[in-house]
Amino acid sequence: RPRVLSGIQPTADSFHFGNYLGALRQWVHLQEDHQPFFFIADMHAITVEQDPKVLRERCLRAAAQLLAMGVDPERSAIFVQSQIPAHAQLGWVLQCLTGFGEARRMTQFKDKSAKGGEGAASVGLFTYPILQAADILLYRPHYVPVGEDQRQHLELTRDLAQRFNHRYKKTFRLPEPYILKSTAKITDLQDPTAKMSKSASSPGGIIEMLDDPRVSAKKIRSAVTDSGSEVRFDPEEKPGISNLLTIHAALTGESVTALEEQYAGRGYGDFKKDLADIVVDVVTPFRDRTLELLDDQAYLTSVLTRGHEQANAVAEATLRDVFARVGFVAPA
Ligand code: AQP
Repeated sequence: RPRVLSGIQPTADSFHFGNYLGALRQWVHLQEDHQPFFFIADMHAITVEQDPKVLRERCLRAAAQLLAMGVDPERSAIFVQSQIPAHAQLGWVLQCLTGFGEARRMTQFKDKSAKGGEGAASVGLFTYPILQAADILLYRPHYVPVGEDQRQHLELTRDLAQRFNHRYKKTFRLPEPYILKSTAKITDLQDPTAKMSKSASSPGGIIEMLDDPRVSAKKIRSAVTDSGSEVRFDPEEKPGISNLLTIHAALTGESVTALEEQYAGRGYGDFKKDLADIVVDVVTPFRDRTLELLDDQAYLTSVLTRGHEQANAVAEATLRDVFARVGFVAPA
């Protein structure tokens, strides 16, 4: 079975609809016929300052949410990045293969460092795509299910894999991004040209999976829509309603065209009201299940321990090959 690998940062109390529709739902589907490795990216989280107690709690919340979503520990290795030293170790080797200019071209760093100025950003934030390349390449996956915002990092990953293979010996598989076009970029409900984001969205712009469902319903009903009143998919002219159509179609499995027909002549209000009800039906059981799982920390820890054992064995084996090829002396 082809391998898949992906990760998510524990940088908020709750995942949001962008994470869910852009990436996590694909994680669940891919389990059917792939061999998955899914990790909680706590090392990436500390590229910006985190409160240690909160970070620890959010890691467990992330694990609970993945399970509540349907990631199945019987079929997927679910693990915490920092528990596997090989990530940082391969990360270093890959840093030494990356050009400074190449790292500089990463647009996410430019965006994320724009606010405080480059001088205030950590070196970790700058080199994070290279650690991410290591996260991926260690497991030699065929596919990496992510949202559109990660495409550039995946390209860097492939370039580094190719460079290593060429300079030393074929070691890494070149992974393919697995990006579902329809939900690759879920946008902010209040600013529908920007991506929905944990750090950049205003509270009204982001649907958090663990919010009170009534709050999420209200956010959908008060989402910014565009001039006119026609429910029509047109991301250029009507980014607000197009984003809501995308969310509706993804949650119900209906096509955008069928939805446009269904709402012809009915206006935004009716559409948003129906979508709010659909969102409540999706988030309510998810939230209940997550809260239940959070009451059983021993179970969550046991899932992560098993995931760690499975992932560590694979990561260690790859790292041994890498170190040997680079010319590092192995311990006797
Ligand atoms: N708006 C989005 N639409 C589609 N996919 C998205 N993803 C994130 N936002 C959207 C995908 O979710 C996965 C996990 O994201 P992450 O936590 O690793 O990264 P992120 O990009 O840092 O998420 P945020 O919300 O945008 O956080 P901040 O604000 O901290 O940058 C990834 O596969 C990502 O593509």
